[in-house]
Order: sequence, then structure tokens, then C-alpha cells
Amino acid sequence: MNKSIEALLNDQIKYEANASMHYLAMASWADENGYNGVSEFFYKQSEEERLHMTKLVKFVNERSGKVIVPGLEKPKDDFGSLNELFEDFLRSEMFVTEQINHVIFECLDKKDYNVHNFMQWYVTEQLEEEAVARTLLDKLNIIGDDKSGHYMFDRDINTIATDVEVEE
Ligand code: OFO
Repeated sequence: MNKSIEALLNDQIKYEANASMHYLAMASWADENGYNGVSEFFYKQSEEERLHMTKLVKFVNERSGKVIVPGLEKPKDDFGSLNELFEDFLRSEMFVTEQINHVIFECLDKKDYNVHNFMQWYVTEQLEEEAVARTLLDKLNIIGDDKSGHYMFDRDINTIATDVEVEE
């Protein structure tokens, strides 16, 4: 495996791990603040990011690359509001998308079509996750500070998230 691509994939492993810890902290904050639906949503997101990380680890090993398992970074664990939580969520997903685009660019540059092909799964995944994050933040922006709106958002979050459709 090309060394620059191997390094980018290792970076990606770290970003997915960081996202997993970040979402775990979000889940815990929501749990602590009585938003059970939001907390379930982020516990699930956290698990998904861990799987994204593992998928990369396995792929790099299959391709006889050298995996560097990253250390844990302490994530932000205090959020002023639900809006802040979801703004961070969208920002985090946009950051990951940017990094994936970077990997794709390098694959094309180095003509590694195998890694390019593998990374398409992540491209699709990011498209969906960004759409979900945007939809949820849009809803919260409509709700504003309304407490009963927050109550309903928390109750319905998983339905709202699964109803998001992405045009490909
Ligand atoms: Fe790993 O899927 Fe988003 O970040």
C-alpha cells in the first residue's frame, strides 16, 4: 500500500475513533439532562463510528498496511443546549466528510483504485449522516427555545432520523 495513503487511512481511523468518543460524550450529556431519545440516538451513533473505525483497521490489515491504533482524546462533554449539541454533531460530520474527500483525492492521484473503491462506502455513509445532522438541526432551529418542542423532538428523534432520505 502506498505510504501516503496508508498514513491517511490511519488518520481516518483516528477521526472515526474521535467521533465515536465525541458522540458517547454527547449521549451521556443528553442522558444526564433527561433527553432519553437524543441519548439513545447518540449511543447508537457512537457505536456506528466505532464500527467505521474497525472496518478501516481490518481493511488496512487486509492490504498488508500498518495500522496505528490511536490513543483516546478527551471529547467535549458539556453542551449549553440541544442546539449546541446538534451544531457540534453537524460540524463533526462535515469535518469527517472533508477528510474522506482528502483520502479519495489521494487515491486518484496515486491511482489506487482499490482503496478508492473501498472508500465509496464512506462517501455514501457521510452523505446520509450529514443529511440526518442537517435535518435534526433544522428542526431544532424551528423549535428555538420552546420546551414542549424540545420534549417532542426528544420523543421523535429516531423517527425523524430514519425518515431522512438522500438523493444519490
Ligand atoms: Fe463515520 O460516519 Fe460519520 O463521521
